[in-house]
Formats: sequence, structure tokens, C-alpha cells
Amino acid sequence: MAGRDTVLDVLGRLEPPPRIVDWSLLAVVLAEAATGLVSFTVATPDGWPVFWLHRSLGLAIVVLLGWKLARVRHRLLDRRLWRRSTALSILTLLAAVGTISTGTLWVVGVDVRVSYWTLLSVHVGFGLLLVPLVAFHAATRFRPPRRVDFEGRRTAVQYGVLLIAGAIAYRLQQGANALLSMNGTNRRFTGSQPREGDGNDAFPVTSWVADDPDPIDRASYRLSVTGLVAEPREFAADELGGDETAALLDCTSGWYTVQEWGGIRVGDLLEAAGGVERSGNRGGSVDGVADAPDDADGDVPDPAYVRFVSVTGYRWSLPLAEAQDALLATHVGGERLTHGHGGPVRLVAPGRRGFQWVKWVVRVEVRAERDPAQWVVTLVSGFD
Ligand SMILES: Nc1nc2c(c(=O)[nH]1)N[C@H]1C(S)=C(S)[C@@H](COP(=O)(O)O)O[C@H]1N2
Ligand SMILES: [Mo]
Repeated sequence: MAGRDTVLDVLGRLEPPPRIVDWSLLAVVLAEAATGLVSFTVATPDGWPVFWLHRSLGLAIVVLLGWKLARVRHRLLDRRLWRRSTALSILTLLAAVGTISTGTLWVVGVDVRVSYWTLLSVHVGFGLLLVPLVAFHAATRFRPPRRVDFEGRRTAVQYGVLLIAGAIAYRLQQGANALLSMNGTNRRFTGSQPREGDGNDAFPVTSWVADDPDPIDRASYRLSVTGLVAEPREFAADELGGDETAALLDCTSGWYTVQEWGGIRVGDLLEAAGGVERSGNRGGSVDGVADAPDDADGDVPDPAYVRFVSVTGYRWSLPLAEAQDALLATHVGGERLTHGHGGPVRLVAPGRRGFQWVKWVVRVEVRAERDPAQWVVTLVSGFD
């Protein structure tokens, strides 16, 4: 092996057949969309592999795109070769460059903001644009892969080398970040950057998509607690006090804050509504706690989830045991929650990402079933 080879020489020799490059690009872009979206649900450090995979695949896109551009360069640069579809190809390229550059800047620790949009949000925007563009580009331009493309160990070796190179590059990047201390000292494993201070003004008001209700009058506000509780009832905001907890809010737009939240533990709230109703209780069991065997009285389901519903319809459910340790907060950092931060009452769900911390909660429902529709509701809530 010649020691004088540049990285580009090596990459040139590793280049797979064009069709493989094309379809790999599509596959990796889809995998990036998937890992990117999944990363939004990760709130605890054991989920780190998702972030590692997302960044490594990002490097793979850079290499694949390099090969692809070297191959099609003349078609983009020579006006006489332009077709109607060239405009779309260029748009796809711009979306790719936008996604890659914002992602890279974010990873190395740049924290510029466009109003309240972080680089990460812009990255997500470009990425969501890129997926349909690449899919369309593939459907109209890519040639179907052929068997010969996969024969021999060559392709496997090429990809093996790339993967290892990606992992090494990622390590180097982490080292470089640490050296340049660009990472910010307090960055989370999710990439989120800290917003320091206490109370309402310490962190941004963020809505996931379009939720923007009118302010709620605290005096006439009522929280209703319903579903599988013994005595469904309503509570005024002033009845929701007594507990405090420090918890970390980590928003998918790339910031986090640690605050002292005041309000009522959801377990205590449910107790105040007579406690959750298990089928065992209804049968008049010994101490009212023991579970009767399943289906003791036929058709009555056991409580398993607590659903928190916003005045806007936005909602999220937590498994019962987790919900009991969550907080319905009326205060942050010793101050009454402002409207923007979800006042009079918002959910504080430690160990969950910010979008699950429902603001302007008006209803708490104890339910037997999970709630898959919540994923859609959180995205469309506020559009009417
Ligand atoms: N009803 C409702 N609750 C919501 C949202 C929303 O759009 N609507 N946004 C969520 C998101 S994405 C985050 S990060 C937090 C932000 O809380 P904050 O505005 O107090 O910073 O609220 C969550 N709760
Ligand atoms: Mo968020």
C-alpha cells in the first residue's frame, strides 16, 4: 500500500457500483429519518446507541454523496445536459447539503438560533424535506439493482471498511470537541444544550407544532380526574399543591433545563379521587389493595395508564406506576407557571422528553388501554 495515497484516492478505490451507491443513499436516508425520529423518544442515557447510529450513518451519507456527485457532476454543470428533472435533483442535493451541514454544526457544538429555532430544528426541517425528495428521485431516476452488484465479497468489504472508518471518525470528532471544548461542558447525551437559571424566564416557551390556546382563567379553572377512579371529581388550581420535585426537561429542539417544580404528585391526586379502581376492589377484596385474579368480574378492565389531556386536545399517557410519580405542576422555580409554560397546570414527567410534558392539562383519565393515537394528536393539535 502506497503511503502517499490521499483519503480521496482510497475512497475512489473503494467506490461501489453506481446502482449500489444510489440505493444505499436511499436506504441510509430512510434509516436516518427513522433513527432521528426514534431519538426524539429517548430521554435516558441507555438510549445512546440511537444517537451513535444516527451520527455514523450521517457520515456514510457524506461519503456516498461524494461518490455520487463525482459521478454526476458533469450532468449538473453542463447546461446542455439539463432535463426537466434536473431542477428536482438540484433541490434534493440542496436539501441533503442543508441537512448534513446543520447536523454537523450541531454535533460539533455550534449553538446559533434563528428566533427560537435551534440548528437542530433546522436540521430536522431539512431532513423531513429530504426524505420525500430522495424517495421521488429514486423512483424516477435510479436503475433497479442487479444481482451482479451484490456478488463477491468486495461490496461487503467496502461497507465494512466504511463502517469502521465512520466509527473512528466519530471517536475523533468527540475527542476534537473535547479539546476545543466546543461541546459546551454541560451538553446532554441527547445533544441538548443547557438553559440556565430558575423559573419561567430561564427556558424558552416551546410548542411542538401549532398548539397556542388562549390563556386560562386560573380562578375558574378546574382539573377533572376521571376514568377508572373510585370518585371522579374536579379540582381547583389551589388544591393542587404540596409536592416539589427537581426534574430535567429536555426538548427535542435541542435544549434542556433543570427546574424545581411545585404541584401535586399524580399518585396523591388519584388518591384524592378515591384511588384507582381495580377489579379486585370492586369485588370487595380483603384490604382493597390486593388484585383479584384477571377477569374476576368478567368485563371490567384493570387500570394501566394515566392519560393527561390538554385544553387543546394535545395528550399523552404514562403507564400507571410511572404516572403516580409524575407531577402536575402549578409552579416552577418558586413562581406560578406562566401561560406559555402551561399554566395553570402542566405535566412534569421525569425521564421523558419535553413533548410528553403536556401543558394546560384540564383532564386526567385513568384508563385500561394504551393510546397509540396520541402520536398523531401531538403532531396535528392546534391546526384547525
Ligand atoms: N399542550 C401542549 N403541551 C406541550 C406542547 C404543546 O405543543 N402543546 N409542547 C411540548 C414540548 S415539545 C415541550 S419541549 C414542552 C415545552 O415546555 P415549555 O414551553 O414550558 O418550555 O412542552 C410540551 N407540552
Ligand atoms: Mo419540545
